[in-house]
Amino acid sequence: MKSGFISFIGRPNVGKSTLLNSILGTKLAITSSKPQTTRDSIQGVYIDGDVQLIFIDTPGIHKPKNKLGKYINKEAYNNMQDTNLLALVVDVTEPFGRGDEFVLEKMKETGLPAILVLNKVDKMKREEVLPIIETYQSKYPFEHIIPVSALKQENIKELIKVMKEYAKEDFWYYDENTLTNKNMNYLITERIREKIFRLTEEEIPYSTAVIIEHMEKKKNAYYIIANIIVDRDAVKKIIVGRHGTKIKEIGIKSREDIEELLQTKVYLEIFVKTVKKWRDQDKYLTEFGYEKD
Ligand SMILES: Nc1nc2c(ncn2[C@@H]2O[C@H](COP(=O)(O)OP(=O)(O)O)[C@@H](O)[C@H]2O)c(=O)[nH]1
Ligand SMILES: [Mg+2]
Repeated sequence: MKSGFISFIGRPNVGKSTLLNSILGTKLAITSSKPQTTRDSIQGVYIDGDVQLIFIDTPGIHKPKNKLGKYINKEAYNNMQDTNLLALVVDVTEPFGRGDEFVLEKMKETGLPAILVLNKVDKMKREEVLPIIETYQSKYPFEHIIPVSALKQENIKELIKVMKEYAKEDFWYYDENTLTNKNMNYLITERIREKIFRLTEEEIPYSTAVIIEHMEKKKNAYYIIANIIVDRDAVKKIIVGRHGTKIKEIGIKSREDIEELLQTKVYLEIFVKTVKKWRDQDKYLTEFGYEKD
């Protein structure tokens, strides 16, 4: 038996979470067009024959502005240490910049083998990808460079084949029915958080957290009460929207998504609560699921 831990690292918004979902063939990690949608590292388990690969989707490495930001970066770094392979994911449509330089430096410090995943090639012509490969080759000794489209599921099989080579003789860390290290409660709050990221503008989603207040199974349905935590009343007003239209939209989209996740009927009620400056207070970070260690 073999297993391998593979960390997806890279700047925010390059498609790490989309790639994880694409490999697993199911929606595990939430995604949005906004950076820093992902806050915790989440593990996804993939089994092929006698090989178990554990993919770690990390939050993007960025410059933190508050305690939550620091937590997010720490989640990204901590998980770089315990892996067999680093898979740096980049967006081919974004020019190589200081942010990339910074990530490469962090990678060097680990001394781990690394491959480069050039994502979003669906947005580019084949010949335009070649010079990008050369640029990255000159910056870092990547063992493989693989162009993919996580969104269009292009070249994903090839990528998996390469990553499998890094699995080592070892026991399996998860039983064969386990998909992730996260529990259902977490996955549900993430689905709601995703809707906030997708349906609200600019800085709004960053000041929010989601917690489950109550969850109960009655007959063939789940009854869920969730709270969206915001850090200012002004944000609360925006999330609720005029005549409650925004929160209604978030609620409907979240419920549909959670029904798909739980494969059953769901009744979802969402409340919005203000907790001032929660992103800078350890007490609340812990309470809302962002543990210190
Ligand atoms: N065109 C295109 N868009 C992609 C691809 N992969 C991800 N995206 C989009 O890029 C955005 C960020 O993706 P996400 O997975 O959340 O990025 P992360 O922050 O690195 O986890 C989302 O809007 C995705 O739909 C891809 O292969 N092609
Ligand atoms: Mg992500």
